[in-house]
Amino acid sequence: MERTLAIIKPDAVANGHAGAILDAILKAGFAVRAMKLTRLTPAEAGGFYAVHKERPFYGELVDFMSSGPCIPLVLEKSGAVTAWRELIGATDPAEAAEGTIRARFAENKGRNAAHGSDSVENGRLEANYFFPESEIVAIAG
Ligand code: 3AN
Repeated sequence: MERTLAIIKPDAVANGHAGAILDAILKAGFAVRAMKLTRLTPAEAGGFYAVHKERPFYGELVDFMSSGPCIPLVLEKSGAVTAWRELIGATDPAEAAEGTIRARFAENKGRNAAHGSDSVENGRLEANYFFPESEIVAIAG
């Protein structure tokens, strides 16, 4: 089954939106295979976003992602990567379609409520950045 990594980001946790986002995840038919509340160290946040190291917003992104608790989740369903990116909406909430998580809950392009892996390969790699296979729970069979 296809896997993606979601993160309910520190802004959404701090603003009390984690429950509503989890509700949207479940209503959309994703299986939650792993989930935890964690506060990333700057090194963990920097490692996760290493691909953006040369971007001008990298420092801001690392500071934000380590500024408070966040909730990484491993989600599965058929076509999970695309389905989750559609549900969260465009990076900039001003451009996100109505009803998407970023349209509903994001503050701006940086503090944008949720993360979603951008490819099937990254979905597996990012899931394992936060959860060893032993913590990804088998829910059927
Ligand atoms: P997405 O998360 O929609 O795939 P990316 O991969 O372009 O977007 O960017 C990764 C993360 O970097 C975004 N989720 C957002 O938090 C942050 N980011 C992107 N662009 C900006 C920006 N112009 N200013 C601040 N943060 C940004």
